[in-house]
Formats: sequence, C-alpha cells, structure tokens
Amino acid sequence: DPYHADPSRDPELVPSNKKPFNAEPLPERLIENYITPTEYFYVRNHLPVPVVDLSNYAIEIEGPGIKSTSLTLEELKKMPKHTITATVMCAGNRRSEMSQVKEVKGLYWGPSAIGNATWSGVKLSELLEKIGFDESTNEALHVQFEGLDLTPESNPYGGSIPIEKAVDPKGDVILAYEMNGKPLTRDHGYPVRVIAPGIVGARCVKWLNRIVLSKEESPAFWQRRDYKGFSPNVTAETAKWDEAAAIEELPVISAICVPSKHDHVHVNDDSTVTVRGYAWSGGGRPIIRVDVTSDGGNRWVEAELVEKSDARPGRHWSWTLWEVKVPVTASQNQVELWAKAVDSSYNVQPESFKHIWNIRGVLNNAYHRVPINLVR
Ligand code: MTE
Ligand code: MO
Repeated sequence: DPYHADPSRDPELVPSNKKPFNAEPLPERLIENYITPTEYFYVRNHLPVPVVDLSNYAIEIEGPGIKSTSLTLEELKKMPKHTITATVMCAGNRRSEMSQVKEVKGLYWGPSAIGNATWSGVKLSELLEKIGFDESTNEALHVQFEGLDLTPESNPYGGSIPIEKAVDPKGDVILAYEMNGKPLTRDHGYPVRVIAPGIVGARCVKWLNRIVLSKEESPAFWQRRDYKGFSPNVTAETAKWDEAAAIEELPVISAICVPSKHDHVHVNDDSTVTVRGYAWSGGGRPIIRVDVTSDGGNRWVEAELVEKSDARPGRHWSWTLWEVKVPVTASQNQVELWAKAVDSSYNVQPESFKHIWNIRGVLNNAYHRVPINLVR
C-alpha cells in the first residue's frame, strides 16, 4: 500500500476520498473561526504523503540568470521571516453542486474545500533577488514548483505561477514552514510549501523540493492537463488542453455555511432567519458586499461583513465572514436561501451552474442555494 506512511487525521475532517486523502470540515465548523484551525483545514492530496528526513532535505533552485542554489530548512529559517494571513481554496470547492447539472470528473467537494490560515516563511521575491534575479534582463515567464510526492511513474506533483506574481514583493508569495504559528503538519506540506496567495490552491505546492525559473509553465499534469476551465459544451474528446488557460487567480465566491441544506431552521421573532457564511475572491481583491435572498431574488438583503481583514485591495488575501437576518414570509414552510458576493472589482458570482458547467467541475462559483425547512 503506497499510502501506508500517511499520517493519522482528525475525525472532524470528513473524507471524500481516503487514498489519496481528501477531506473537508463541516460547513458550520468552518465559519466558527476567522483563522481555520489546522486540525480541520481541508486536505487535498493527489498522491501519498512523502516521508521527509530533514537531514537530507534541501530545496533546489535553478533557472537562467540566477545562481543555482540549494537551501536547507535551517538556511531558509536564517532569512527574514514573513507572516501573511491567506485563504487557500481548491478549484474543485463546491463541485458537488455543479455535478447536479450534469456529472463532472473529480471529487465531489462540498463548500468547505477552503480555509484561512496564517503562513510564515521566506518571501520568494526576496529569495530570488538574493540569488541574482534581475527583472530587467531575465527572460523567465513562469516559476515552476515541484513536490516530493511522486506518481507511480515517479513524476513529482507540480505547478507554476507567473513570474510577475513571484517576484513582486506585494505578491506575498511565501515559502512557508509554519501554519498558524506551528511547523507545517505532514498533510499540509511539511517541511516547506508554497503559499501563492490569491491563486488557486493547486499551485501552492506542498513538500517543496525544487523551484525552476522558465519560459514555460510547469510541465506537470496538474498544470497542463487539469485545473483548466472550458466552455459548457466542450467534452473530454473535444477539450483543447494546450490552448486553454491554466487557472491561476480565482474568481469571486461565497457560501452559506449555516444553515445547511434541508436543516429545520428556527424563525426569529422578527420573522427572519439568521444566515452565516464566507466570501472570498482571488487576486487580493477584498469582498465589498454579500447579498442574500429567501425569495428568489425579489428582495435581496445585504449581509453584515462581520470578520474581515483591513489589508489593501490587491493584497487582501483573507476571506470575509458574514451574517444576515433574512426576512421570510409568514405562510411558507420551506424557502431556498441564495447568496452572492461582490468583490472590489465589482465582479459578482454567476447566477446558475448551468452556464458555467465544465468537464472538470472547476470554478464552481455560482450563487450558493440552500433549501431549508422553517420551524415556528
Ligand atoms: N502539493 C503537492 N506536492 N501535492 C498535492 O497533491 N495538492 C494541491 C496543493 N498542493 C497538492 C499540492 C491542491 S489541488 C490543493 S487544493 C492544495 O495543495 C491543498 O492544500 P491543503 O491540503 O494544505 O489544504
Ligand atoms: Mo485543489
């Protein structure tokens, strides 16, 4: 069993698959804390968790115009330490809803393949500068990352980000060795992982082994043949993988975490129900508004943004937690709650999954719709 050395996991994580391990917490747990506790931060592994021996661990860095470098964890820790708070989300978050339109390929995630944590480590921009990267002369267009986890054919997990993001001090890309103030756990990438805030989780490579500057994107399967969106009528047979853009910055999303689907919900004395959830957008774009309705959009109510970061637009990497009391009609026993968020570029979530459906079930950011039963 290639998974025999996998770590043990918290029972609060509900697995959608065990080998490789993929799991998310219950939505109501997710929004209890602005900073998601590590124990129930979702886990998305494609392969067995590698066993890392620190005594022979070093990150290799190479590419044109820089000094080839090998860095141990100890050497990394001697560089200036930066801490950011950033949300990481899987491109497959909320895939189970898209699959209701038509079956898609992938794990059927609920709305909790997302979490917000603090990440500490070295800034990639500072490291690259230190080893001689010069933006005015360097021809690299991408920074490729490789993990220590291997496919049965011995290909490492990998992904890449645009060079502009990597070398921008305000891009805040971190080679993180701590999550929520503690060394990374094995599931989250011990000893070092990439955190590319505002970018899809798939590029936040765990168990980091190698960094390569290149004119090309990462050659890894997950960069070239996965994590891309397509038009709704494109099929597995007609998909032009080489022509489609790899997902990098994620679009605006939100989800209702309380109540859950089909819950029996107590109606407040003022004929409202209390609704709570999260909202987030990629690219460092803060959430400026969340609208919620209980009657198909005849009446939208603005949610209160109860927990958010005061980071500037462009560097706003954390999610926003929101709460609202939504009026419900006295005669109804069942309603469907809808939520949609708006980011600082006034991007808004699409209304339905039908028109954003895609073969891989990625970018599942249509209005979140939660049918509930009312109890008076
Ligand atoms: N890095 C490696 N080496 N192997 C992986 O399977 N999964 C990626 C990314 N980094 C992955 C990886 C995906 S798809 C996501 S969504 C995030 O890690 C999940 O990070 P988490 O498990 O810490 O939540
Ligand atoms: Mo992912």
